[in-house]
Amino acid sequence: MPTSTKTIEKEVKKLRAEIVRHEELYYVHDRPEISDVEYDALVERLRRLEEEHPELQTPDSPTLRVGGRPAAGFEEYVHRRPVLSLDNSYNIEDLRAFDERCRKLADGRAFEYVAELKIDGLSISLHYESGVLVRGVTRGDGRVGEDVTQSVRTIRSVPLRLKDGKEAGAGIEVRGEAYLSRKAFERINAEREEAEETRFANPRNAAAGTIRQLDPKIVSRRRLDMFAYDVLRGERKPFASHREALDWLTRAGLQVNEHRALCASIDEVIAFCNRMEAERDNLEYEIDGVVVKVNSTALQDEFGATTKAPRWAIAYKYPARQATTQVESIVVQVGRTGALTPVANLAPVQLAGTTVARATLHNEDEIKRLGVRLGDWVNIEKSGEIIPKVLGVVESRRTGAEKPFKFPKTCPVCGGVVSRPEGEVVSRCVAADCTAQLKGRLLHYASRRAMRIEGLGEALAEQFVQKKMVRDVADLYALKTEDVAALERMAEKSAANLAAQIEASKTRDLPHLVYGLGLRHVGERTAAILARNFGSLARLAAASVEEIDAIHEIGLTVAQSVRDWFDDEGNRDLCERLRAAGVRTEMSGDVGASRDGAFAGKQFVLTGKLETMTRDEARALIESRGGRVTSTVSKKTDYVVAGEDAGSKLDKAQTLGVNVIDEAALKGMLG
Ligand code: 1X8
Repeated sequence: MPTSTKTIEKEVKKLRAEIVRHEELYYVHDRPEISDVEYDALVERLRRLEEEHPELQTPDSPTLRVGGRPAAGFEEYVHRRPVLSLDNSYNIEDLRAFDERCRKLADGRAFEYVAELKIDGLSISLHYESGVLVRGVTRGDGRVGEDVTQSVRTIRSVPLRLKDGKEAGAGIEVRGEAYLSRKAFERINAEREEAEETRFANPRNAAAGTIRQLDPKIVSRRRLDMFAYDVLRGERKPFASHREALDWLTRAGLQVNEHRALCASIDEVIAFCNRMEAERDNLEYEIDGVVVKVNSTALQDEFGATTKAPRWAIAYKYPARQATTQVESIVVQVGRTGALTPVANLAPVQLAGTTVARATLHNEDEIKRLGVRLGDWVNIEKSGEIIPKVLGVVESRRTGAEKPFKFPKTCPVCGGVVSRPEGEVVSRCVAADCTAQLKGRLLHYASRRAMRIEGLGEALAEQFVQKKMVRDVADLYALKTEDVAALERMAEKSAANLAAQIEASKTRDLPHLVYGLGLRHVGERTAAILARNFGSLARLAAASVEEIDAIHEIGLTVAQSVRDWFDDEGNRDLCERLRAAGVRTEMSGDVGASRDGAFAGKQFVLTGKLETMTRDEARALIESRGGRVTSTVSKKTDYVVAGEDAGSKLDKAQTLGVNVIDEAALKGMLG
């Protein structure tokens, strides 16, 4: 027996490491090695083993993760007219060659080009019937895409009904690019970091990952956007020119990018390309070039397309924003959770209009993967991230003087023990009294989205910690103004200001406090949900894992993490001292308002064909009563509504013992 248990344990560990590796490949490096289906199979296998051997379950198992990779759960849709890709050009000569070809095909007839920005997102098609949005489809391989209607409906720049009734008749298809603004991208990644999930590598990845999210609530929160750039009626273009098509799209209520030019010659196109390249970093979204199209629809039809791309359009790609520089040193920073992050200090270099002197190396494995040594010349690239990344080492420039970097075995700040659980990429300092962690916790507590203590910055936090004036966040409320005034670079006035700020922080509402305490896996949104549901810190502290897990959108990982945090005596004592200092630990306002409605808190899954209503109508009715409709059956599902020909979801409901009701029962409940 022990041998077989050992073997299984080994497999479980191997699976976890594999899954984490594939998540990193997918999210960070944008080069998945396996398909979504294969990935799902790995997770499923692990889930089965954990179910059969509960003693092998760990709180950090990837099976408990909320996000994971987007599930393979979308239906395929065959495009009425294939979505072609574009031929690429990388320099002015290529553009001129394209112009030559077009002029030859036009055979002496005059024509114009339209130049537009090439948005770095993912192409989608919107289908409108009688002016109403009925479907959203990804490009997929150009022939077959995925039906992502639910996600597309959450995009605020996608009208659910077209404005222009005349043209809106039958079968309108709008094509465009779904994207995330830099701001939305940064926010999503900050949230993922809070929740200790892998960051998306760039906005395009994040947009693609978002649109393939099965939960429209998550999609909605992420603020996808869309620029429309083409319209078809049936399989044909309804306007005589591309410019008219763009004008109509605007009138119909779609978002069309403002930067475009009608050009009489390729020189005008080139001028547009150059002008926009200089503007590139000032845009609120990422672009990777310019799309040039022949304006006349008649000429477009005449020029036609190869099997891959139209002959009347081309993408002019901007050069990658890369540079080469030298690694001067590698420092390891310690964050508030104890996570060790290596950062390369670089010889300053100009890159896309800014001076770059640092690049993150993410973690120990990334340093190994890159093989980077101190003194190495490296290629760096500025992509979606504000912080550039190291692409690789220029081995040909090695002199032999480069020194391998040894990842610290102990905390570089406090000397404490560093641990890196098997299968994880992050190493953490686990010392309880690490000053770097304490400083990070203070700064987090004081940050704008938490308790908003203005004036408590890096330098001050450092002094509080070094001088042992503050040992945890509750100590902030016991600081004496004269002690603060005596610190370096502090005047009496600024000390008084800080005191006022600290005092003011006592009245911040509970969500800010819960967030500010910095529990693992509890980001800003989760903190707000917990605060609203429990109404006070004391009630949250007393809640069982089951009670926390029972809340919508809160998973077992978070529930367990919250419970663990409050089980710590030091943390309970901290809460008590905060309360005694006069910090508000009760929710103000309307606790539980979100629980109203007859179906409040109930999760439904619809499957099969309903008789008297469409699934969308059923969904709307359920949601109007405060219920929630999801697409996958889990143990959190309250009811599965089964119509005709219900398939695997019904089987799964039966396996899990979830209530199954029919349409009549649903209508009864709806009243
Ligand atoms: C892709 C894109 C196009 C446009 C903008 N951004 C893109 N990523 C545009 O036409 N303005 S067209 C296109 C395609 O045809 N594959």
